[in-house]
Amino acid sequence: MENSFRSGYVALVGPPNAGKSTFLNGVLGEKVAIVSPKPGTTRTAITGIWTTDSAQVVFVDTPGIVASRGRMQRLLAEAAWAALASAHGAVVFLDGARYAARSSALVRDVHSFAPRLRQLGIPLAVAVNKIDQVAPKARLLAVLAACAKLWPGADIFPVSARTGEGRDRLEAAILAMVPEGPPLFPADQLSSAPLRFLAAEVVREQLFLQLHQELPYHVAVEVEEWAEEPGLTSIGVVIYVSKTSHKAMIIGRAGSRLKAVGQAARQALKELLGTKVHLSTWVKVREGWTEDEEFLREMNIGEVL
Ligand SMILES: Nc1nc2c(ncn2[C@@H]2O[C@H](COP(=O)(O)OP(=O)(O)OP(=O)(O)O)[C@@H](O)[C@H]2O)c(=O)[nH]1
Ligand SMILES: [Mg+2]
Repeated sequence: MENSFRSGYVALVGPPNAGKSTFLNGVLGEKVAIVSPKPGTTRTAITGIWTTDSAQVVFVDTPGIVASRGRMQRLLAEAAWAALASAHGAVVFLDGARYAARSSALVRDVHSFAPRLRQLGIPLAVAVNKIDQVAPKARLLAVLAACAKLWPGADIFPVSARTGEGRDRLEAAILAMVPEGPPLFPADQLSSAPLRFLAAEVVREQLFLQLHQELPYHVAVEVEEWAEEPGLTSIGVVIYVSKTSHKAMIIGRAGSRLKAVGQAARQALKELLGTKVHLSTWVKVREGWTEDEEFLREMNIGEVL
């Protein structure tokens, strides 16, 4: 009997900083989702489309879920639940290195979503990530056992999104989650998120990488201008900050910080767009934007793209 094509949606969910976005980029072999060492990097659920000869999996990379009453945190969790509501299956991503060192952190990190996730009734896999940072490997056994208790019946996969170790087995489990059906997107499409949004994310990634302490959590980025001519894309972005005092910190001495952010972002944008890039940046103060739900929505924070 001939094998027929499979297709569907698989959500990547879990606490912040677990490696969800890193895993997605690794499977696709292309950078779609931004990554940083700071928790709370992903703020918008975005798709990453993985097409093979026999299947198409539309991954939805979601913001990490934390138990918090903050407006932004609530919206981030909503995006994850919205992605799960239309998913055929889900992979729970966990930082295995963190829990191998501190077993009590696992239940604390997942208690706000583990029960609801169990009740969804969709196929679940659990990825215990960052095993490249666990030695000896026997330290993982307790983490794996704790996961089996939290999500009975789910298959558990020790992986390293960074090195690719264990990825094959998890990929096979993911392919089995989606039903038979035709491709949902053209085979060469990488995401359903608009290119303008992905470009804004590239700039935000540099802000997450280059700014310190709480500052990254007070920036939002929007593309305001976009012009294409053969071989060149001209992009104007606004970096919103929530307090006047942040503005000088982002610009830096004689503009040095903003210049470094712009240079690194321009390089990454060249890769994303395959053209030369002219990038202009403005920093604007939008007092208290992190609590302004309408503005958060305008920035696609908590949305699924
Ligand atoms: N050592 C190691 N580091 C990893 C691995 N996977 C991800 N990381 C690092 O962990 C950090 C967080 O990775 P992300 O992919 O941004 O994590 P995330 O789950 O998408 O985080 P949020 O978007 O905040 O929810 C980054 O510094 C990654 O480089 C891994 O397998 N091993
Ligand atoms: Mg992420």
